Amino acid sequence: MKNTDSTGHVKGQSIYIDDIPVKKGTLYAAILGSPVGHGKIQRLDISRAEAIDGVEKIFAYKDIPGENQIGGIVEDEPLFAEKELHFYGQPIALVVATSEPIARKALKEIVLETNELEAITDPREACEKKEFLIPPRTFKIGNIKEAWKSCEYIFEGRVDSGAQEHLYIETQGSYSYPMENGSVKIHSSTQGPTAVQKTAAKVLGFPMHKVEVDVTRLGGGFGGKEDQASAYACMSAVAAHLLQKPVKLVLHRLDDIKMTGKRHPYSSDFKIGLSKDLKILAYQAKLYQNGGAATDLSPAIMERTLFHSTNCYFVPNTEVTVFSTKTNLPPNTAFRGFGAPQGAFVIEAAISKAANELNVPKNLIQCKNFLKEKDEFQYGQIAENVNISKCFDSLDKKYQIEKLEKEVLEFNKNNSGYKKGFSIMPVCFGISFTKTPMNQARALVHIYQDGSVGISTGAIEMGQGVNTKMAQVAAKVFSINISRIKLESTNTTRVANTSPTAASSGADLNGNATRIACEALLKRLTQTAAQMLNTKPENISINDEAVICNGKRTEIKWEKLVETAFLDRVCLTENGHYATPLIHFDKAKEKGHPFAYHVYGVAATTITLDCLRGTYEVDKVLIIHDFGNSINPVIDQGQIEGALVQGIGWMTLEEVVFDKKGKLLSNSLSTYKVPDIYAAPKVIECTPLETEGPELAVLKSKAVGEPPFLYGIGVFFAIQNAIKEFNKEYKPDYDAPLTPEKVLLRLYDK
Ligand code: MTE
Ligand code: LUZ
Ligand code: MOS
Repeated sequence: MKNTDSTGHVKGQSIYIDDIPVKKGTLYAAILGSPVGHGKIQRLDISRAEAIDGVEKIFAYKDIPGENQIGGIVEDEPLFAEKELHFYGQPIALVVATSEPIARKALKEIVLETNELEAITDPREACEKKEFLIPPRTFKIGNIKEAWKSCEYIFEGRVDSGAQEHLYIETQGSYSYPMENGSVKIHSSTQGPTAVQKTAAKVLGFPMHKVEVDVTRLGGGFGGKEDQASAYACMSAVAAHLLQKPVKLVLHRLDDIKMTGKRHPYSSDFKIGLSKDLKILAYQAKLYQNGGAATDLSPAIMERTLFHSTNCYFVPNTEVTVFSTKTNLPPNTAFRGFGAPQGAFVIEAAISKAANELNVPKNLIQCKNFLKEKDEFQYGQIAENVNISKCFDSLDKKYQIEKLEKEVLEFNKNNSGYKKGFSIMPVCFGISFTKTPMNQARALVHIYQDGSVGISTGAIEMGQGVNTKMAQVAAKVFSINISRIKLESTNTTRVANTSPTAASSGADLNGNATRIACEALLKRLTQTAAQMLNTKPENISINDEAVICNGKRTEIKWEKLVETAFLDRVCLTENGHYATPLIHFDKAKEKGHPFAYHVYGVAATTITLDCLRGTYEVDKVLIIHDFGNSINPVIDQGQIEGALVQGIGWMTLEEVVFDKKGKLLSNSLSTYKVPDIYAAPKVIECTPLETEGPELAVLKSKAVGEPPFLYGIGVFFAIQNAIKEFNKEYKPDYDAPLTPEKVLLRLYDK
């Protein structure tokens, strides 16, 4: 079944923030951002700008009726800067005018004088200066000190990975208007409507019930709207409330790129120890996370880095520490994978280094150390239904890894100007929000008297197809045609206290809530049918829109059943609540059982490198992926392809560059390169691993949104292997993204 949104998207009929028909008297807003990466406001004079014809008002921190504070985990982020400026682009004031061009014109008339202070952009420098957002955390297992003694081989190295711009097609934006009795309604392009509601209530000085947030869909989020949509929602909400007029704020692409946080860059040091037979006995790493100017989601991202620091390997002695550093960059935030790719890249680099130094194939070390059933993760969870070796073996069976390697070898023997490279990238990704209380969701299901169904959940549709999956769950429980089911917008008055749609858990959490609501309704309908047929409910089921009694199809159709139930005054509305069972985590001990289950998979990547130019093409990425029992193979395949290519972008092309003062240099699409159709692999083949799927996944269909992002890491090592083929002197280093420029330098480095 295809995504129910496809037709609307293709025809341009899908509604985003900027497509909502505006109300009469709507005003338009634009943001004044900091012109320095670090400094102080000396003078802010808005008088000339405010005098411009069409400018309604200019707001700054003093105008905020409630608290000037939007920090979610730590209260360290003002909505508008007060005196100090901590990053280039940091919002200072909001111009509200009768048109957007007027608002933008007025921005230029604001007099802003600042004095500039020294900025920090590098996490290692921040660490030396003790600039931390939160204290460091360490996950460990075994005894690392003792373990080194029994290692035959020990290797050390440094690994760097860069930031990444989300580049959702729809930029950050909101449209707010006053409602009766002093309330406000906000349409926001957010993954977290409750976060928007809560933050806006705080900024407005309201109880939460006076803020209604409504989201139809997003033109992409990728984590960039998990937390950071709140600021742009609060701005229009404050203006709308104070002016008692509708206010729209949709960021221009260049402002969005400049002002919003990105994937966290990490700089890391590792030490890895192996036995003679290539078992990893010890792994120690220190990771410096570049958090930016405010805490945002950095603590949660740090945590997911720690959870994924050994990827799919069992290492009996591990000690990994992450330092979350404060720098003068826009606050970095959630991005697909949420710190896991950064952590996994470090251990993959460590294994690569060991393989290079020992001159053995990397996948030999990888295979020897795959997690096995009942192995303990460094965070205490016991691994169950471990599928990593199964994925590897079925990849080998389907494609014969030796044959793939031979093709590369043959090619390299016969070509001097072009070289091919090959790599294996295995993945293990934990599913659940690492903060246990966030793993809950609700769904409100109405069966209307004509038999059609309306569903509201806490899930946000952002292109990943969650609405289609919700409809499938309901259709399956009721056994009715999917055309009867409609997904409503996500609205805080219908479904409250939601977690953001994130952690790949949107379908699991909201799908299970939907299932629970539908099952309760089905039970009531079954009772009605039993009455109609003068039998017991246990003899009744519904199949393909008809009532089945004792295994026989009756004349009673779904519509008739619903109508009868309604006339019988049966409640046809249900609110389902789901909370993931079994999970827990003790932060004092750094041990527990944080994940409902893990997703596994393996990718085999072949690339061709042009050794004259340093450019490369990804020939093929062959994947065996553990979907469980996928409820929607078309959507899930799309998620694999999208995540893979996004991962390849992060590892190869997408280079976010700031100058020493914290000013973004790669600030537009002419200087920041995202993967296009040429950068995408020529061939992507993804075969599902044959498994049953875990009980805790929705209808045993595993979460799919983030895990395949990590397959992109394989391209880094495939390129590196090709460079080695050309330049025997090249000592592999681990500095991503491996752009064509960097490749070229390494091809000719002596
Ligand atoms: N797919 C599309 N098309 N657009 C997106 O913004 N976000 C990704 C992933 N796939 C995203 C996407 C991220 S970061 C997450 S966490 C999941 O979708 C969230 O949705 P889910 O929990 O329903 O999988
Ligand atoms: N957000 C969050 C996430 O708050 N907690 C998580 O564990 C998480 N994981 C992935 C993406 N977003
Ligand atoms: Mo995804 S980074 O959890 O929004």
